[in-house]
Amino acid sequence: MTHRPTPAPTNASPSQDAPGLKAPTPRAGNIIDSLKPDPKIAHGWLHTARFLTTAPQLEHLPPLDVPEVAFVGRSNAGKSTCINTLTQQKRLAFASKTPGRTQSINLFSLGKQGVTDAVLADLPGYGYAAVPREAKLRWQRVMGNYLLTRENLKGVVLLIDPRLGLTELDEILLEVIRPRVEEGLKFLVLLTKSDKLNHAEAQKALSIARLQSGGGEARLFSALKKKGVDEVAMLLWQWTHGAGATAQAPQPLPEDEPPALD
Ligand SMILES: Nc1nc2c(ncn2[C@@H]2O[C@H](COP(=O)(O)OP(=O)(O)OP(=O)(O)O)[C@@H](O)[C@H]2O)c(=O)[nH]1
Ligand SMILES: [Mg+2]
Repeated sequence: MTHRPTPAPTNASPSQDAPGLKAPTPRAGNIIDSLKPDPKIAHGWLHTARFLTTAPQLEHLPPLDVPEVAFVGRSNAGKSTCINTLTQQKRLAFASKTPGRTQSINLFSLGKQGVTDAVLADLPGYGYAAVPREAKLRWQRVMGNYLLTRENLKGVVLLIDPRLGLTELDEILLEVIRPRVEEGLKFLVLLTKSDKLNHAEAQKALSIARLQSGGGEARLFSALKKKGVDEVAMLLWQWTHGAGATAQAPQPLPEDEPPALD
């Protein structure tokens, strides 16, 4: 990456040998386990997911009052597949073998009886070499601004292919969101495609990811084996309904038509 989206203030050590110091330090109690819902409640809620809107630019994103959870990570890391798995819907988010499949921010509403009480955001991946430089820079600006300015952003799930580990672009993203994590933004590193690793490799990848994310929350996930699905479903429910979740009453949202791409 040659352009860094609006650099955030950081206490990061310049040392490459101490990656843990470069990542945001989640506040104590960031992941509250005391309010664990029944996984069935979390799954039922996630299954209500429906397409809300797609936004190629930030200004196309509707301002929302309900908590939003963003899925971010390298291209091909498995973001769209993860959303489909969590919501138990085959084609809610576009997943593909071809990297760069998701090209706009896609929002999905959650909530029973058509009343939206949270939103999931599927973001385009970064780091795909075949994308022209201008498009990369444009997208990095959009994503940096989204992560820094989206007011209702409640949590970020950073998806990592454990065979690649945290890349430079992932670390830049961690730095960008660090100030917001310190202010209470929820944050989870999800090691996807864990079915590709044996037990020892998976545990090693998990320890490294925990270190690299400054001791933050990291979990294993596999869409193929349905590993980690219960835990992540409950975590998302907690983030959006647990202590500290937005106190506003849920409100119905219009089911938008996607804006024309420019
Ligand atoms: N084996 C395995 N493959 C997976 C898993 N999750 C995703 N994949 C595959 O990885 C590829 C990329 O998945 P996507 O969900 O499209 O990835 P993405 O992060 O949304 O990619 P972009 O939209 O390009 O940013 C697809 O071929 C998926 O089938 C998993 O848990 N296990
Ligand atoms: Mg995608």
